[in-house]
Amino acid sequence: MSRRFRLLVATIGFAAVVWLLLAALDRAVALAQRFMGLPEGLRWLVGGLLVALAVLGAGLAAWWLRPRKPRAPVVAPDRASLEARIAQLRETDASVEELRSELGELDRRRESAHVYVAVFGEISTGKSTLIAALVPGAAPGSDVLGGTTREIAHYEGETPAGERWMIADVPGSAETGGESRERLARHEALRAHAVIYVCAGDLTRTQADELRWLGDFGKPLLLAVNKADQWTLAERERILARVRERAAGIPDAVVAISAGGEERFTRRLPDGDTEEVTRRRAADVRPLLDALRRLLAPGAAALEALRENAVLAGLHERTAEQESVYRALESERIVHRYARRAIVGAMAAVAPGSDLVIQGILATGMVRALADLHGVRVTDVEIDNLLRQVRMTLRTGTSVVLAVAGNAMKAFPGLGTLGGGVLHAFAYALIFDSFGRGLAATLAERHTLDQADAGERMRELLADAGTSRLRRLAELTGEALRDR
Ligand SMILES: Nc1nc2c(ncn2[C@@H]2O[C@H](COP(=O)(O)OP(=O)(O)OP(=O)(O)O)[C@@H](O)[C@H]2O)c(=O)[nH]1
Ligand SMILES: [Mg+2]
Repeated sequence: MSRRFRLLVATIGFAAVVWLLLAALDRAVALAQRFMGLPEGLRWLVGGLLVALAVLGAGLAAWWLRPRKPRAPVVAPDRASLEARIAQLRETDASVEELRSELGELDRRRESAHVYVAVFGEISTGKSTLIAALVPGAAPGSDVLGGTTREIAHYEGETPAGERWMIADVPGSAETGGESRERLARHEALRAHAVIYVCAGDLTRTQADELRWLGDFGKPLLLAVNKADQWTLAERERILARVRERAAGIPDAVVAISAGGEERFTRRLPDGDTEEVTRRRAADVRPLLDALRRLLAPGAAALEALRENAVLAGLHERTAEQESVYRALESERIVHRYARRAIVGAMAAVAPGSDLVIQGILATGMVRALADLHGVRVTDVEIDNLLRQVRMTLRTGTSVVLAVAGNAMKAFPGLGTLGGGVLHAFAYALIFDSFGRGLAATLAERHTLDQADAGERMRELLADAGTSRLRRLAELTGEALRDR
């Protein structure tokens, strides 16, 4: 664009702005004159309205621009209650041992008084390379192939302020089929006093979610945008601005770095031959070191409370998962035990209707056992109501139950050899199994005795005549009757 043309455009632009300003001024003066010309009462009314509008507008603007509060960190349950819950889980289970050793590790790290930092992020973002740049002498394996780091490794070094620190290299997340390694990495991130989240370029949606998950624990968090050597200065600023916007309010600082690493390429020699060359890229992690110095300044002891909260919150989640696995298994055992008793009870019924009494007592026992297991308090009245509803369902559904039982007799002819009354016994196995499973599912999901929901689930299970289920119940019936 020639200079003269630019001058012309600038002059036209300036003239347009001046003209607009003058027009606006003219309009304002005209409005003010009309306002002054209004009768006194009307003038007060319009004036008042204008003031009210101005106040409302200012209020709205202040609300919109108010500083946003950061999200409150996740609050973990206290340690004693967690310990009690872990103790209630099955002693022998390996994953329960893992929960217990997590508590041991929590104490061990506190006593060591070292600062722990975890380097966390997706595969191939350059975490291991960064550790090599942060800890002189550390040489964790790094490679262009994603999923290079398979286990957690600690490297001992000195913080930028000269204190001892342990820095953890962890497997990268988002590796296809690497869910268990990702879990390991997340656990380690929770165990650290501070976390460096590494990405390499714009923050993807999954990375932003992962960062948010970490941020919710409220401990020192840095976002390092690695591989900055690949961009021009302008690109770097643009990427940093976008990442800062996406991550706003989550990390304590966002920095661009180059962890370095090695690059391999093939060089053609003058004689026409080729050779493989490995070259080290220059590392530049100064902005990260500065941010780390600021973040770790309070020291290990001062950062311990946040670390402990994160570990306990993570443990709470893992314990809850184990509890639901344990409850599901234990529920199955309870239902199995009561179904077996119901089979025997059905065969032992001598007087007409006496089976209803026996089965009523068994059903009450099963409801109590399942409710106890799920920590749900139930009253006698609630149990009575529930059993009344079950009996109503059975009164209208007897034909369904008997039809399913009849089919089972045909499908598993061995049952017929066990003598008269087997049809009846099998029907009770089916009823107890359906009732118990339906109830257990309601208790597990809703944490209360929801009669309608339990009834609905029971009806569905009664009509579910899947072969594997019938085979299992037929085997149970056969077993119970032979052992009688
Ligand atoms: N250009 C450039 N490449 C880098 C940089 N840092 C790391 N790399 C390269 O990125 C690739 C992955 O590096 P790693 O350190 O193995 O990445 P990682 O995050 O530990 O990967 P996983 O262990 O698979 O999770 C390697 O080829 C490194 O050389 C950097 O600052 N710039
Ligand atoms: Mg690695």
